[in-house]
Amino acid sequence: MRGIFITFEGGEGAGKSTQIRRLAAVLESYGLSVTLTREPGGTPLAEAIRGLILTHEAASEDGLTQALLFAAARRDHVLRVIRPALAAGHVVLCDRFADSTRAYQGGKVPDAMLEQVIALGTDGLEPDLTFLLDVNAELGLERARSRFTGVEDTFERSNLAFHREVRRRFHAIAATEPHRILVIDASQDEAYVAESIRLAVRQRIFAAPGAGE
Ligand code: T5A
Repeated sequence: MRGIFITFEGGEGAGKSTQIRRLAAVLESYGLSVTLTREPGGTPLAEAIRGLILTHEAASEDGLTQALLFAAARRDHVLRVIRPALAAGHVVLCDRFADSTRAYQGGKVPDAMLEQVIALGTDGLEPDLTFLLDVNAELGLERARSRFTGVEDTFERSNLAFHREVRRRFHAIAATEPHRILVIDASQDEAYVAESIRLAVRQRIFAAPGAGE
């Protein structure tokens, strides 16, 4: 039986890490095997690439360079972690995936070229379900800065206009794939958002005919 692949997307500070941990705990309490992972990262090579991309000193402003680096990290992650976990029947929960490349690098690279780069990185793998945690850029940045670790990463340093554009792009992506992407109002309190996600997983994945086949 193939597992289930669920991704969490959204802007800075939307609450992805918080909600993915909560969903993992719920699914484990149902007796399911869960693989919780993140992008960029999830393997030693991909974590090293993460350090290069997100450290301001090494970062490139060029969208194609960024997309290629995210794709290289993603390919290693897909081949070494995500596909094997799915083959073992796990529910794989991933904090960011290809939609982040569309939202953050989109507009800096021609669409067709970006999709080619994404396809190489994903190895053709698509999520079964994606939660787009939606907050306005101001609130997201405020939350991200409230748990500030001392150094802002490459994208956190970008201006408000950039983060508004990222949000607009996420909405546009969700509009093209409503069957896969569920937009969640993440400005609500943490427990309310968690319950919305839990119910959606039950309805969309576990209640669906042929789920997990
Ligand atoms: N990127 C990534 C690309 O440009 N292209 C790509 O292809 C990929 C994969 C990754 C960066 O890389 C870029 C996008 C990013 O800029 P990251 O460190 O993974 O960097 O950054 P984020 O994913 O944005 O992580 P954040 O930690 O900033 O955001 P989260 O995970 O959405 O938020 P979270 O859960 O850490 O919460 C932030 C704070 O808010 C509180 C939490 O307690 C925490 O303090 N909070 C809430 N407060 C009130 N109400 C709620 N409902 C709350 N939920 C959480």
